[in-house]
Amino acid sequence: MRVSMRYNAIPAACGAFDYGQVEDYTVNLVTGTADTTAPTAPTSLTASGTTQTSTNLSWTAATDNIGVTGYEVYRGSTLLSTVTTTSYTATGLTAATAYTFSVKAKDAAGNVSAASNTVNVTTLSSSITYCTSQGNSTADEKIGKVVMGTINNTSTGTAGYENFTSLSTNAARSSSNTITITPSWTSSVYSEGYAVWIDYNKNGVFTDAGELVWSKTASTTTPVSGTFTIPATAALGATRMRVSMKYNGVPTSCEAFSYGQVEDYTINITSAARETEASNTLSAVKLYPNPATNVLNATEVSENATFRVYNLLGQTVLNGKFHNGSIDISNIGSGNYILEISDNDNVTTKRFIKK
Ligand SMILES: [Ca+2]
Ligand SMILES: [Ca+2]
Ligand SMILES: [Ca+2]
Repeated sequence: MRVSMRYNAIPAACGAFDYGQVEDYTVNLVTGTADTTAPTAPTSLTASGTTQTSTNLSWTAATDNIGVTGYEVYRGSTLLSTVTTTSYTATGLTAATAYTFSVKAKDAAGNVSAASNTVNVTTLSSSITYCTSQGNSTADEKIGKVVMGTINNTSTGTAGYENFTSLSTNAARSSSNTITITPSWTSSVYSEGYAVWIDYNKNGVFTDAGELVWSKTASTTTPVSGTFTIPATAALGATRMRVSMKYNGVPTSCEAFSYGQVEDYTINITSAARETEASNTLSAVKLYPNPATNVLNATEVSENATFRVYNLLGQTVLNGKFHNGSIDISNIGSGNYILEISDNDNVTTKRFIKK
């Protein structure tokens, strides 16, 4: 490389001039090597601090031959954000709704890793206030353990009411479920009665028909267990289950009684298993045209199908029923949207662009 400075004129590459100076340097030209190696997948993705509308995601960093430059955070197949840290707070979620999150790592060359593990999150149900219920004394007996589905909770607390609504299990509509309760006696064995309620219609009370799912008159049996079937009409999503144990009688759902204990849990009602297969079909739904201007069509939706369109902030901008598999999107602004399709209790989401 030659650098030349000449008084009062632009110098030529070769030749001499009266005033100025020329310097020569060496530049090494090498073959460019493009980075084609993707980062490793992020691992140990977990969710914590879930509220009605948000959840905190964190994961273990990925590695790369050059360097990881960021992480793509997905809700289902929707890219929520690209971040440079190993945590992200997903917001704009709907209460009492199940979501799946995953994360991918990327490098400066745009290589994207495989997806991390997925984490399933059910947001808390909207702020329904349930009646209080408790045993006024747990000195002689309390609920020692409750097992149902993935709930397996041993408790030693001495409060007359214990709130375990952060613990949940899935239970499918029309499925048979067994709950097992183990009483814990301090010394003498007393006769205990039991009752279990699930707020199937999510209206905040346990007194609707069928919501007392199991009860047992007082006995000294241990453990006790009962089997019940989730109604096909139960509202989908997270709801409250109350487990009550009362000395010498069957408790009612809002009762404060002398001896015993009350524990609340969360049950996530899901579609019946048979319908879950159908939901795989629904997830095969395709949208066309995409991008769309006025009308968006979906393949394979029934005449019962309903939809909700929300923006990337999670705000609903349109909802209604499909007409011959089509929806009118002429009145929403240009941009990226999520279409949530509900068809015979199966739900899927698809992304589309409004031109
Ligand atoms: Ca790389
Ligand atoms: Ca307990
Ligand atoms: Ca109810």
